[in-house]
Amino acid sequence: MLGTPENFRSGFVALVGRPNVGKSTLLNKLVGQKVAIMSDKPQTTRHKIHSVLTRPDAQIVFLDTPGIHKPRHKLGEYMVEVALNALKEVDVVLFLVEATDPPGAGDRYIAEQLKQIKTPVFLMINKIDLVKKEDVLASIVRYKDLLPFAEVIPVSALAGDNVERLIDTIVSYLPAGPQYYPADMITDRPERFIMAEIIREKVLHLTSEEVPHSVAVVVEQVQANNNGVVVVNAVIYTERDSQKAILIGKGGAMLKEVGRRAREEIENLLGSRVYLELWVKVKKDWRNKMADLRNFGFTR
Ligand code: GDP
Ligand code: MG
Ligand code: K
Repeated sequence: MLGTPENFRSGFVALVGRPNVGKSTLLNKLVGQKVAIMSDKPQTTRHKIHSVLTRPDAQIVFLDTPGIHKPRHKLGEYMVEVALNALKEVDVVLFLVEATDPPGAGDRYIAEQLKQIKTPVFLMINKIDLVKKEDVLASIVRYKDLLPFAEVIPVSALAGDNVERLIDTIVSYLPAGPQYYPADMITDRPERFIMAEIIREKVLHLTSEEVPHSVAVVVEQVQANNNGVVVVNAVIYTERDSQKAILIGKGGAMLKEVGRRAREEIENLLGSRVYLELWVKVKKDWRNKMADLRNFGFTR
């Protein structure tokens, strides 16, 4: 544990809601930066950490819990049960709905499931930027009886309206507790950095002489596809064509092996399946060029 100030609060929050209500958008707004991994795919890991919000007085850990979808088969029923068990253990559940639409079957199904747990549930009426003020009120009326909500908070995840109030309200529900994580350790930037380091490490293991030192790795994009596979695009930069040739190897064998080893490790890091796309590019004398160093993230 890190040194925790007195009166510090901390706890865990999960976001639920049918697809496209704005869960990912809200999460990004809450932590103030783009979070790398967005996936509705039920995960075997029950509490995969998604992102962390730290203030001087509190830390909120947002969890990537499995989605709640109406099951179409036995496995689906099991997944709903797993999701509910995860939601029992958090301090607050944020249930997102859209101000633009009345409750639908998907919302009702989630509400029925949430009735089975004791965790406080906040009704989050999202996308209020798309409707008139009086329609926000009408929307609250339509949704508020779906289940006994602990709080009702209209927001615009996109515009950030009311997000500060939401954070304050969440904090008021958290127990006294320690600061579990450094604020910057488990969000987008460090996760990408770790991935890049994993790839670089494999290059170091598999190559020799001047090649390892000529290499910089940049993870350019991390995106979950519809099958819950996380697609990671990364570029291995090197200084000369001869080094590029070595890194690619005969018939691409070297790059394939780097990719295979790195992918396995990144899968463990993220707790999901990964498709790793690696490219090798030559950037002459990148080590001597400030602008390039900045692009590689060595300086700010
Ligand atoms: P998720 O499937 O629940 O994670 O939903 P997303 O966060 O991916 O959002 C779905 C779509 O709704 C995206 O096009 C978002 O830009 C949009 N969206 C999310 N929140 C808001 C909001 O507050 N206002 C508006 N106008 N659009 C939003
Ligand atoms: Mg999403
Ligand atoms: K999501």
